[in-house]
Amino acid sequence: MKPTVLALKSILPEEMDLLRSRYRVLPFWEMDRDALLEAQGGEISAILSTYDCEGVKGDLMARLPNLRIIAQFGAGYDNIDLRAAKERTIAVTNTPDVLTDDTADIAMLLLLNVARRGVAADRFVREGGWKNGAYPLTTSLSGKTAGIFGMGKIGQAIARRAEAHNMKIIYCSRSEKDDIPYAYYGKLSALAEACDFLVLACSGGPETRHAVDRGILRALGPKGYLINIARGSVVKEDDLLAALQAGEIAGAGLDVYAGEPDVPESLLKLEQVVLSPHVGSATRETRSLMGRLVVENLNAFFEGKPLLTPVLT
Ligand code: 8YV
Repeated sequence: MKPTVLALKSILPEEMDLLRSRYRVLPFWEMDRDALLEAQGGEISAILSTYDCEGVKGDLMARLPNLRIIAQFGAGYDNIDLRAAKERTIAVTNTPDVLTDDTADIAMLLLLNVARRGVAADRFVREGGWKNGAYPLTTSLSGKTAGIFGMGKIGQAIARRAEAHNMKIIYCSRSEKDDIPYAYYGKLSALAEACDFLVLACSGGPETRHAVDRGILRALGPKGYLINIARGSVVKEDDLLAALQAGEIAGAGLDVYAGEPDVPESLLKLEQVVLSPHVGSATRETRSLMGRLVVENLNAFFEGKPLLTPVLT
């Protein structure tokens, strides 16, 4: 009999078909949730979860007595209650690596856009502003310092790209890494003070929640830019707004927000801000690889083989 997977969200059609070829898939978003959990909760042995749907909390796990694995479609897994999963010996997997390059590209897109004002320049040409004079001068990336907060695979991929733009790289993370050539800062405040572009590439969750507050933004200073491709929860959004409005930092490039998909109205009004809708991994190629990895992790689990990308075993 095929194991039953509760899918909290759909993945791409081809990978969804792949999943269906091996598993009985219950599409949670199409169903009466309470009725489903009541009638079939005991049959579900796996969850397919993503960041942009409801979290996988202890109360959901409690209604699935035979749940054995949660396969997250995404590198981050701060939407999953890991402690509750551990207590119930539920395995957790994610999809790192395959999305590293695309996510680092979005960081560079935002960096270049806040510095060179690419989005505004496009608008300037379209709206005929050029006919009335030249576009205002912008800020060079070359020779500037990128301070990367979170030096995992994505942070390192951003560093390589920023280096190619002739930037100096410094970083702050849980611990100093001995296999990278960049200067390490133990404190985020010191990193913010020493860099021109503070790039957030850390994990979400309680450890980094609101790590960037008004004090850190003041340390970044009036010529500094904040780039966030990590999680909205890392930044105190009200403090960011206040700092931007007061000119305490020069601008921000944001891919993630505190209450996605809601973005504060006052943020939308700021010219010095470039916004994207949480698209770090959002290419056809990468989303397809992520979907495959989800299925491969489930296959490994149900075949009793080692998980490809385990978070919790
Ligand atoms: C989302 C992400 O998972 O990998 C992550 O941690 O934030 C993204 O790739 C993706 O948008 C689906 O929710």
